[in-house]
Amino acid sequence: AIASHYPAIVIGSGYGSAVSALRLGEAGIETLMIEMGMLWDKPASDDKIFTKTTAPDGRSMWFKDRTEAPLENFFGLNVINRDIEQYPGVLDRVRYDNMSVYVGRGVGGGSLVNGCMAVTPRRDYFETILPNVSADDMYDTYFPLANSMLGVNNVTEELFESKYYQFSRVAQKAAINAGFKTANVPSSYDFGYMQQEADGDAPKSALDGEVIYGNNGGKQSLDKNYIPAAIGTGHVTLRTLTKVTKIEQDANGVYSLSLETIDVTGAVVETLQVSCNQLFLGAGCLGTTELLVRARDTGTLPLLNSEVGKGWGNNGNIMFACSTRFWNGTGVAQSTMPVMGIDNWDDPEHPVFAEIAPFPTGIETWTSLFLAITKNPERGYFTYNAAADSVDLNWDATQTATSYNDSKWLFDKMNAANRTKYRTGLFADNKYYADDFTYHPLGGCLLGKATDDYGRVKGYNNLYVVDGSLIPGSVGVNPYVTITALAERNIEHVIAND
Ligand code: FAE
Repeated sequence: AIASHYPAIVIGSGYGSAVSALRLGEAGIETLMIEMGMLWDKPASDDKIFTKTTAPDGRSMWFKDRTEAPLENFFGLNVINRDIEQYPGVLDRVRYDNMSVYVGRGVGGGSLVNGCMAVTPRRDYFETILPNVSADDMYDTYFPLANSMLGVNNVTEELFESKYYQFSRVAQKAAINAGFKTANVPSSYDFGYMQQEADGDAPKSALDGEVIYGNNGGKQSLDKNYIPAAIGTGHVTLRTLTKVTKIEQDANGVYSLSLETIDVTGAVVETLQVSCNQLFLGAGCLGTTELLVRARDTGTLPLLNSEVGKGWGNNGNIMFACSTRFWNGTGVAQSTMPVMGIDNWDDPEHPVFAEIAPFPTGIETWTSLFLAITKNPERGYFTYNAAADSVDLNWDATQTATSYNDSKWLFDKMNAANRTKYRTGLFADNKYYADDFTYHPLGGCLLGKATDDYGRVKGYNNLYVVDGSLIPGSVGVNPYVTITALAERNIEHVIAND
């Protein structure tokens, strides 16, 4: 049971929330952390907590009848997705018109399902997207802190030269043949553990197709670092399978939250109210923005400004697939953790950072898969739909054109230099690319617009945004190190000053 009032409540348990809960707990502030998903700490009857990509079940996805993996087809055959039972599984695909957003559900949020790419953004680009944040503070203090807390490490030469990274070496060679440079990508997957997997000394996880539905091995997700540390302070209480549905404020400035707790079938088993003095929104860019847009437009927090709901971007995400020559197989056994990207970001005409992504199917596919991050200036916005009581993302299909054109330019050059072709048969509509989903939703409550320069929501006191909603739609690299570092900076300031 939880108390009816807390000095602080943190909504969600992803990067922004986990950081905030730890620092609040360390400051001795009694904090309740509320997460709509499960705590993933108990193995099921197969002795595994999570499923691998090729053998999904209810644990894999958030209340779906069938999995909705990003690659829909396997050489034209619809064999990737499987019927599953409805369960509070770990990966969700939230569908809006023209854009699907993948998010993690459960204690640890996106850290449970992501690819562990832990990239500190380029300083010059960071300075252009968040000009009011001291880059000196970020690069001297908060990025190093985030990297150390998240256990960021680099692939060893031994692993990189092994069969598990043949897919990376093949794409690296193809990029170099086309005159591009590559960059190593740090990771929060523990490469010491991966070496044990390779040596047969530990159960295989990243080397056995585990990633988007969770990892049972060396993944250093938030439930392994920040969150147990937060609970370990003795001041943080965790409530799972509980969704915040409504936020109000009383005349004394106390926030009151409506909560719904479900069981594993999805049935609501309890509804309750809980209140707090300070409220921290870390429900991810969809969750936080939805709560605030609904609060403003239904009148429960009417003083929220018109910036709430604006500035959403997909970090320029677009996926491409290329074939390789038959002597350049990408490997039967592939690590699920990417460690390299093609780095053309400095090119002012075609700025692209394309991660070399694995395609771990267990057979040779002669396929190079890329998740490109591009500098796409297009932004979407969220609106409240009163008829459906939903919050919708407004994003037009034409808004991905820059991402497509810049990536196509890069992969055309790679194909020409290596006499390879695009690979169809993996994505919907027989396309060789997918621009209708993102792993990197960012924005909705931008720092300095919907909030002040530390995440304090404008129009209210003691109300804070702490997650990826603060970041203006693009960060040029994979976002979670930036979300973590910014949350560290903001919570330090808030605890010291508020
Ligand atoms: P997030 O981690 O999304 O956490 C929000 C939490 O709030 C979730 O656990 C929700 O269940 C919960 N929640 C939402 N609404 C409510 C509510 N009303 N009540 C209670 N709880 C709620 O937020 N990023 C990288 O940097 N590197 C990668 O390699 C990478 N790979 C990715 C791969 C996949 C498949 C996906 C989906 C994402 C990937 N990302 C990657 C993105 C990264 O995980 C994401 O930017 C962060 O997780 C966002 O952190 P937030 O704290 O904003």
